[in-house]
Amino acid sequence: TQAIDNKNRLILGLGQTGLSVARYLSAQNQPFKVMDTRTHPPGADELAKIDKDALVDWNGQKMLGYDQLVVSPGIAVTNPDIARAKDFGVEIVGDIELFAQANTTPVIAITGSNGKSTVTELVGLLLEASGNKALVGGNIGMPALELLQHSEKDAVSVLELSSFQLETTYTLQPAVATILNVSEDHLDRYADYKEYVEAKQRIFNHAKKIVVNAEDEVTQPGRTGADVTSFGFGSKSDWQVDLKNGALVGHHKKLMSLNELTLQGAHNALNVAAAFALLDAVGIPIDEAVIQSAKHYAGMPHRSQLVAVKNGVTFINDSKATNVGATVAAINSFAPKFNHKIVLIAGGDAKGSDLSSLADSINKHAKTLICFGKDGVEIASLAQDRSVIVENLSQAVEQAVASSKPGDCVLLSPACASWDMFKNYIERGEQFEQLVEAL
Ligand code: UMA
Ligand code: ADP
Repeated sequence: TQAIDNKNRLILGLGQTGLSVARYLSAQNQPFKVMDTRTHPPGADELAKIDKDALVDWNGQKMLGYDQLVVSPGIAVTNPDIARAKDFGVEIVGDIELFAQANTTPVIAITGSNGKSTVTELVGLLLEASGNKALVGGNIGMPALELLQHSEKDAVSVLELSSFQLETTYTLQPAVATILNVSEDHLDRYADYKEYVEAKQRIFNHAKKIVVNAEDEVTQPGRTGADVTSFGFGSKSDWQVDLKNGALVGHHKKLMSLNELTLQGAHNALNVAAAFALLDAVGIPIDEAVIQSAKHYAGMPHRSQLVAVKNGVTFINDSKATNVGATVAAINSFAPKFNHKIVLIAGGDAKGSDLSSLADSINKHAKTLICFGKDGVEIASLAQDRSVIVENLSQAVEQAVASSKPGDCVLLSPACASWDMFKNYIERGEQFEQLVEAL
C-alpha cells in the first residue's frame, strides 16, 4: 500500500474498525490519536501494543485541533462533538474512505437492508470457484483496511457496506455496486426513512456499473445514464428467480432449478441471482463451476438455518433477522412448506422501526406468535388472537413446544436487535439452538 499524507488524524471509536485504522496508519508511520466514549474500549489492549500513548480521553474541544476525524460506524456523525468539528472545517471520513484512497483492486460493493452478508460471502466463494482471488471484508466482520495487506495482482475486493460506513465514504469507485433491497432499519440513527435510503444510495456515486432489484424502486439509482442490470422475480429482470417454473434464469437462459439450491427460501434465491449479476458485471462468466458452487452454498449461521426436527416439529434459527424485512421474508418463504403452520418467536429492540408491516405475514401464516423483549408487547399486539408474551427465550421455546404439532415450524426470527437481552444476535441464536437441542 502506498504512503499517505501526513495529516494529523484522530480515530474515533476503538472497536474492530478503530483498531484496523490504527494498525494501518501505524504501518505507514502516520501520526494519530484515538478517542472512545467507553472507559474500556474493546481494542485498548491491542492498541497499547502499537502505541501506549495513542488512546486519549474523549474531548470535543480537542477534536478541533485535528485535520481529520476517522469515525467508526458505531458512532453517529451527528454526535454534537463531531458535528461541531465538521463545522469548524475538520475533515470527517470513515475507514472505507481510507481504503478507497489506497485500494488498487476492482471492488464489488454490496449494501441493502437484508442479505448483505449472504451475498458478500457468496460472491467471494463464486469468485474463487471461477479461479479468481477474492478479498472479502467490510461490515461482514473483516475491516476493509485489513484487506489492503493481502491485495495482489488480479485480486477482486468484495465489500459489504453498511449505511453507516457509506455516510463517511466519498471517493470509492466500485467496479459494480448494488443495493439488494431496502426496508426500515436503524431509525434510531436516522431522522427518517428517507435519510436512511440516501445513505444507502451513496454506494452508487462513482460506481462504474450498478445492479438493482427490479421490484424495489429505492434500490435503483437516482442518476440517469448509469450502466444498470437487474435481478428479481419478474420476467423483465436480467437475472430472474422464476418461481412459477422453479428456475433461475440469466438473460433468458435457464441456469438451474431452484430446488437444486442448498439455500432455503425465495429471498435466498434472489440473493443468488444478485450474486450472479455482480459477477457478470465484472466480466466473470456464470459457467458450470460457478453454478455448482452456488448450488452447494449453505448460507451463514443464524440466517434461516435448520436447527433440528424434534417430534416432527422443524426448528429454524433466523436470529440474524434484526428488522421487519428479514422476518417477513422468512415467514413468507417457509409458510408454503409448512402449510402456514408457523410458530413465530419474535421480539427484542425494534430500533424505532414501524412494526405494523409484520401483521400481514403473521396473520396469514403464523398459527402462534410468541413475543419477548423490549418491544415484544408491541409485536404481540399485531395479532392478539394468537399471541403469547413470555419473559425470556427459554420460556419462548417451552411455549413453542406446547403450541406446536408434528409438521409445524418453530421459527426464531425476531424482527428486532438483540441488545436488550443478549450480547448480540449470535448469542441469541446459540441460546436458541442449545434450548432446542436439549428438548
Ligand atoms: N461505541 C461506543 N463508543 C465509541 C465507539 C463505539 O459506545 O466511542 C459503541 C457503538 O455504539 C457500537 C459498538 O460500540 O454499539 C461498536 O461500534 P464500533 O464502531 O466500534 O464497531 P466495530 O467494532 O468497529 O465494528 C464495525 C461494525 N459495527 C457497527 O457498525 C456497529 C461491524 O458491523 C463491522 O463488522 C466492523 O465494523 C468491521 O467493518 C457489525 C454491525 O452490527 C456486524 N453492523 C451493523 C449492522 O449490520 O446492522 C451496521
Ligand atoms: P445483512 O448482512 O444485510 O444483515 P444477512 O445475509 O446477514 O444480511 O441476513 C440477515 C437476515 O436477513 C437473515 O434473517 C436472513 O435470513 C434475511 N435475508 C437474507 N437475504 C434476504 C433478502 N434478500 N431479503 C430479505 N431478507 C433476507
